[in-house]
Amino acid sequence: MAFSTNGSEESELYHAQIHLYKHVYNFVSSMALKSAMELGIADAIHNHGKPMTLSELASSLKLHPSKVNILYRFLRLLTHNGFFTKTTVKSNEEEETAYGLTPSSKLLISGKSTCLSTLIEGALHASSIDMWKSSKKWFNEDKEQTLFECATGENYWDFLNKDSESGTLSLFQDAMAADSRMFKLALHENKNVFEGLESLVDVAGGTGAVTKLIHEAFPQIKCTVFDQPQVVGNLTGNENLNFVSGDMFKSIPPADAVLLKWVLHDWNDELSLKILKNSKEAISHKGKDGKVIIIDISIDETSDDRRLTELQLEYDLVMLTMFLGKERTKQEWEKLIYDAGFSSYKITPISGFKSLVEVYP
Ligand code: SAH
Ligand code: HMK
Repeated sequence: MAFSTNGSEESELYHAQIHLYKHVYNFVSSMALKSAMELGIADAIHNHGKPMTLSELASSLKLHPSKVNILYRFLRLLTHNGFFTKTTVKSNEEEETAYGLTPSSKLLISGKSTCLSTLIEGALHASSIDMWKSSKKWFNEDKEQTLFECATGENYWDFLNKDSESGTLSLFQDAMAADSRMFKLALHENKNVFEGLESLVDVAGGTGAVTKLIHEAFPQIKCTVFDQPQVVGNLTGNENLNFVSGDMFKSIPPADAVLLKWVLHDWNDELSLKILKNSKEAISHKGKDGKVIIIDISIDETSDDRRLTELQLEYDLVMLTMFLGKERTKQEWEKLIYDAGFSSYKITPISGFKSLVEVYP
């Protein structure tokens, strides 16, 4: 009886349909956000100093008149999604709508330490998106490789490091640095984690964005940023901040503390264990007083905030498809930490969706 279902079955069907369509078209909201970033809408409003009308925005962005209505349509979705506010202003006796910034679109203002534009550009870069066309092939192939390798024949790190793709490597490093600068607030809320340290090595620390924050807050700590030669080879520091190149799978320079931010999620358990064991070796001269500080996601499937868990699980698939890495639950962190020979740990949630894990020998 296809057309005579009762009310609740109908509403269940409608909800199911909306739910499915919503997930099918999620990518449109991602891409509209990327367009807003590329157009520089947030910068225009920020530089204007107050909300802007559609025509003010269009002329500030130097859009062709035929694109003004297109801009309106993008703004309508982005406003609905919480990226812009809408207020009414009077111009020449006529009421007009003006668009303002929200806390989320303020993260698109360039030049600010909280700017996340390069993260949007990197995460939605063709190199991260195009591989999904091969996901069916990936499932059907009897080969241990990432989705990225299945689609391109190349390991993602090799792709980043290739000379001709150096634009993507610097985009990747800029995106990591942008994320790392967001750590400033969490650092000030967790000063005790770093107090008393004489030296710290930021392993796979990229271009050193986190270390620079730590160095600012604790200038007496001798900080080392350790990463691959193609990342840190040409960087120079100062007396208490130096760059060392090497391979964390071989050995890690000694320090009172090892920092691993957004590193272990790039690797499977076997390789993560190797990194943790090398970290343990690097702090061994301090005996029980050394520590490893991990900053990564700790998946919380019981959180009341469904969006937070969704983001963590999405990151897990990003790590799986690009690196055969993973985001870990508290239980998985515990197992990895004890398997590496450490005796205790403490997890503190920071900056929204990540956690800080202090690990002791
Ligand atoms: N910790 C930084 C960067 C994380 S991205 C941050 O949070 O901003 C992962 C980093 O791992 C990259 O900078 C990459 O160059 C580095 N990396 C990958 N393989 C490595 C290896 N074998 N030894 C040292 N660093 C490595
Ligand atoms: C996937 O790779 C990583 C990210 C995301 C990602 C790896 C990490 C942490 C975050 O950010 O989606 O350890 C970027 C991504 C940035 C990028 C990118 C991919 O710049 C170019 O490609």
